[in-house]
Amino acid sequence: MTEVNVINIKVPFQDQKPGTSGLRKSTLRFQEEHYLEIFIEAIFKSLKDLQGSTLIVGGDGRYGNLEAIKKIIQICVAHKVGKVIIPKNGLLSTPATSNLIRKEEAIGGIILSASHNPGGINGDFGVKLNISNGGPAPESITNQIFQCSQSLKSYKISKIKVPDLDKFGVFSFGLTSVEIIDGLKGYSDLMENIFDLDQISDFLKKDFSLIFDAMHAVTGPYAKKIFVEKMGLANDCVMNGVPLEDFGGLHPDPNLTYASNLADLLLLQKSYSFGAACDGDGDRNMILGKGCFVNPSDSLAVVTANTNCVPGYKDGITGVARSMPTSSAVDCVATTLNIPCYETPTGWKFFGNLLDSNLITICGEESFGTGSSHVREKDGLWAVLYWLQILAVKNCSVSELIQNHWRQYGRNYYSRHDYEAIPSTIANEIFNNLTSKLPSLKGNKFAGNLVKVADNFSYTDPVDKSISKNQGVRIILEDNSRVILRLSGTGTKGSTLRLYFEKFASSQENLALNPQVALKTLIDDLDHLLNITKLTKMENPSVIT
Ligand code: VG1
Ligand code: CO
Repeated sequence: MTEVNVINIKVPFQDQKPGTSGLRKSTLRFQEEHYLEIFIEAIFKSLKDLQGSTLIVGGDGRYGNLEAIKKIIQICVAHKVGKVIIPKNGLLSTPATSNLIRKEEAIGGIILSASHNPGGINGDFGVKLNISNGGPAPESITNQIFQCSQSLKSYKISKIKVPDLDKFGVFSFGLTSVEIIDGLKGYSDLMENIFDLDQISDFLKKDFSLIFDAMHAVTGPYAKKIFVEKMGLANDCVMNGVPLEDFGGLHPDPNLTYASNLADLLLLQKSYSFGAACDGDGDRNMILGKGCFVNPSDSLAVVTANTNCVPGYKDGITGVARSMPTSSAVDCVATTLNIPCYETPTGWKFFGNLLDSNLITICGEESFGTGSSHVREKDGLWAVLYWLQILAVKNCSVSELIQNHWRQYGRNYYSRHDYEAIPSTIANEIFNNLTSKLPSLKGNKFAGNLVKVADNFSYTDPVDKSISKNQGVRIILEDNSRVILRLSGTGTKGSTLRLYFEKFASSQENLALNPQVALKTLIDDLDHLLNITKLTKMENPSVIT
C-alpha cells in the first residue's frame, strides 16, 4: 500500500446552487481555483458510509472532463473511498453511469456534464450526483449539499500522481483502488438483454436506412458499438461520432434547431427512413422519420402503447409517469391499458421513488427524455432502439406508426416555446405577472374556453410524501387544453422562459394540422395576456418544439 499525504485546503465562499439537474455553470467558473473541489467535498460530506465504498466517476467528454476526474480521484483518495471506477478516457454516458452504479452496488456516481448545454472553454461544465439506486440525487440531498458548500471552510485532497485514463488497469493509492474499465460494455450488454438486436438489424438491412447523430458527444462510441459492431451496419450510419471537447462547436441538444443538419436530412431531403440524435451526456433522444418529426410527448405514448413488441417488456408494465408539462398523450394510453399514470414535476429525480417502488415501468418528459426501470435515468440510445424494435416488429414507417397511434387514441397537439437567455428581470416580470393574474383567470374565459385550474403546480411524492412546491404555473381549460409556464433550471446565461401548449383532438377530428396552427389561439392569447413578444423583443421563440 502506498502512503498518501492528505492536505486540507482552506476555501473561499462560492455560489454553488444546483438547478434542475445538478450544478451547472460556465466552464470558466469551474476552472477557478477550488471551485470544483469544494462542490465535491460538499457531496462527499453528504454521503454516509463513503469510506470503503465504491464510486463511479465519468463524464461526457467536454472540455475539463479529464482534469476534473483526476481531481476527484485525488479527493477520493483523501476520503478513503474504497474503489473508484473510471471508464477509459473518462467517457461515460449518463444512462451508462446509472447502470454501472447499480451493477457495481456503488454508493453513487459523479457525472461531469452540463448535458445539452454547449461545451468548450466558452461553454458550460457541470457536476451531477447520482445515488445508489442509480438515479439523480433527490432534492433533500441536493439541498443538503448546497447548504454544506455554503459553510465549507476547507477540503481534503491527496496530491497523488493520477495515471492517464487511456488504458485499462487497476492502481492502488493508500486505501483506495482506482479501476479503469470499459465504459461501453455494461451498457451495450444491457441493451442486448432488452432488445432483439438481430431482428432490428435484419429490418434495417432490408430497406430501412438509419442515420444516428451523436453530435460529437458521448454517444458516438456507444452507437458504433451497438449499430456497427453488434448489428453489423455500415460505419457511416453514425454521424458526428467522435466525442470532441467542444462538441465541434455544436450545441448538443437534439431538437429541430440545434440538430438542424439531421432534421434537414430527414424532413427536407428525405434521405433516410429513420433518424435519431442524442444530447451531450446521452440521456435525451430525438426521433425522426422520413418527412416526420416525432414529438417527445407522443414518443412516450407510443413507447407505452407498444411494450408487447419489445422482449424486455413482454411481461407488461406496472404503470407510467410523465412530468407535468409533458402532454397527456401517454395518459390516454394508460387509461386504455388500465394502468396508473403519475404526473411529476420536471426533472428525472422525481421518477426515482416511483421506479424503485415498482409503481411505474416507463416514464418520460417532453424535453426529449424517455426511459424505464432498466436504469434510473432517461436513456437516449435505449429510446432509439425501442423505436426501431417497434418498427421492425410492425414492419412500418415512423409516420405510419404515429398516425395509427393518433387514429386509435386521438392526438394531443403539443408545442414548447423556449425564450433562451433573456434578461432575468424580464423573465421574472413575465412570470410574476402571470402569477398575480392566476386568481382572476379561474372561472373566466381564456382562448374561448372556461379556465378550470389556474395555479402553481405542487407535488406530493406518493412514496416518501415529500412536497415540492412551485413547479410551474398552469392554466387548464374546460376542454383540458393546457398552457404552462416555467423558468428553466439548467441555463447558465440570464433566464430561459419555457411556454408549453397542449390541445386534444379526438380521432374523429382533423389530426393533420401543424401544431402551431392547432395551438394558435392558446399561443396568441397567452401573448396578449403577458406581452411576451414585446417584453422579450423577440418576434419568435429561440426554439420551437
Ligand atoms: C430541462 C428539461 C427537463 C430535464 C432537464 C435535465 O430542465 O426541461 O425536462 O429534466 O433539462 O435534462 P429545465 O429546468 O431547463 O427546463 V438533462 O439532458 O440536462 O439531464
Ligand atoms: Co442530458
